Amino acid sequence: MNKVLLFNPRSANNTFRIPNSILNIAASIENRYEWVIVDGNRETNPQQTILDYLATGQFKYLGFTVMPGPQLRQAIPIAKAVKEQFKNTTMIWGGYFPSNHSKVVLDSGYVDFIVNGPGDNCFPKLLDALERFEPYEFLKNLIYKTNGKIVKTAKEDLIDQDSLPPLPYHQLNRFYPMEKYLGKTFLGDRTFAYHSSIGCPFTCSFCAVVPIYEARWKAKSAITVYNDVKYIKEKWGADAIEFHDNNFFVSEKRVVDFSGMVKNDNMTWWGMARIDTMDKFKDASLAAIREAGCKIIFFGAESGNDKVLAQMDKGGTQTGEQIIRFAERMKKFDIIPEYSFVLGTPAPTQAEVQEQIDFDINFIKQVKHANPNTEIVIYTYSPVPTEGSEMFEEVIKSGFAFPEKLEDWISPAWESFDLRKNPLTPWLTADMIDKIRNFETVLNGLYPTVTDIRLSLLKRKAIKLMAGLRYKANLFDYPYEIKLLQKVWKYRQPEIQGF
Ligand code: B12
Ligand code: SF4
Repeated sequence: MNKVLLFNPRSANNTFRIPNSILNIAASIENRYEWVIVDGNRETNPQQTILDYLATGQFKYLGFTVMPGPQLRQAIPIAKAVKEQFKNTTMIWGGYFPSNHSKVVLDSGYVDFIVNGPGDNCFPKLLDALERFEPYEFLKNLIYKTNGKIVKTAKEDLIDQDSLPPLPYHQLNRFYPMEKYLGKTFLGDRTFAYHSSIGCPFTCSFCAVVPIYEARWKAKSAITVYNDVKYIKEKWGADAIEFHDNNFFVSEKRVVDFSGMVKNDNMTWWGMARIDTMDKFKDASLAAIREAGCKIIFFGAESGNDKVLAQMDKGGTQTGEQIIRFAERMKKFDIIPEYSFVLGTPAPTQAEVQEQIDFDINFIKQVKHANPNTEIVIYTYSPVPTEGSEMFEEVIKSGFAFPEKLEDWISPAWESFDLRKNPLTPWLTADMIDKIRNFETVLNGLYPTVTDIRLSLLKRKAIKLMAGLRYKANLFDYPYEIKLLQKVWKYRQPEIQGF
């Protein structure tokens, strides 16, 4: 009776991705503990499935992976129901939400342990310790409560990624046919999600990766990535890859080596990068990346204002001038730059906050002018606990506080906070939020994302026509007619549904 149940709460409405987070955890205990997986994306009633498994009396441990936002909607009530009905089970949460918000999670009373960051070593070691009644206090990457106090153990060095066990796709396939994980996207008919590195070497002050990875990054080698891609192509029929790494393009050499290997495999791919890093890449490298099938790259542009970039810890190397120049440079290589902006960052006065929003709206228009193919994604700044950063200090000073009860995170207001749509931050007025969202509506109307493959040419033309007039005249208020069409035609925003 020591089986392990692994749960990936629902994270998307369609285009389900391979649940890589929980699959890595499954790999860490493969051949050591018997495990089952429950994927909330593929279940109509995951709570019942989980309770049915537990009712067999064979399961002792539950591992939940939790990102902020919609995953909490299943994670919280299901964890609660499990603890009420099966008190003797051990509930372990991992992923970005519990790692960054450990207090609220442990205070809930229904989570016993949090794995803080990578679980590849910590999870099997924790199970071994619990099974053998041995101390777990010395294990790295663990957060737990003892005598009402929260204890965080030391962080482990990042593991050599080439030494990780292969992901047990064939086992996942026993529970949920792999077929449905290979979705049709802008990239291809059978798109596969893959993760080739962990962490990130940078310290942007708004980013949830920073408190967990503390500017560390470790990647699989080009040959390992290539072998995996080849296997995925041959065994599971993938024709496109989404690289889900926080920062796939950290090393020019690794990416160019990989490109050289994959170029004859007819794979299309996408990944995330920094503008200042890739701007240093040689022309020959960018050409090789495109030739190897990379069609679109996601960049955190964040803002066109150098002062704000500095406050975000993006400054020094990334500038507004560079953002525009690089968008133009990408034209030459036929790679679509997908720029994400974070609007609504804190400033000492409301006038300055407003000024900054107006500045970036104008800046985004300049980017579009320089390269109309640039895809724009607009987030509203939602604080993450990046303690010690100048920006987070400003956030705390403003009186902002995260919910103190875990259940409050699934209130509609905090859910949209997680989606970075309505941040509940004291310095943003309702008018400012409306301005950002209305501009986004008009912009998406004039330039519908290429990643929404269901939007026909005719529909695109109709929305573009309406939005074009507003865009030119800077009339962003009350764009109800565009919203209506987007609603009727179910316009898909990549920042919410995935790319
Ligand atoms: C794939 C992905 C998604 C997918 C869904 C993933 C799924 N689980 O089904 C989609 C595209 C739907 C998605 C959506 C969102 N996402 Co998302 N997503 C990612 C992404 C790119 C990769 C996650 C992944 O597969 N990692 C691979 C594994 C190997 O790494 P890992 O998750 O860190 O897992 C390790 C450890 O964390 C730990 N661990 C994780 N889970 C568990 C569980 C247990 C039991 C244990 C022991 C350990 C453990 O061990 C693992 C192995 O070492 C990450 C960024 C990233 N690169 O990690 C963002 C990320 C997690 N998403 C994020 C966010 C905010 C969202 C959204 C909520 C909002 C948004 N606007 O993007 C939306 C939600 C929308 C919705 N409708 O649900 C943020 C979280 C930020 C934060 N504040 O904490 C991230 C970090 C991106 C970012 N840099 O901002 N996402
Ligand atoms: S470069 Fe991207 S992933 Fe890295 S710290 Fe900055 S925002 Fe986060």
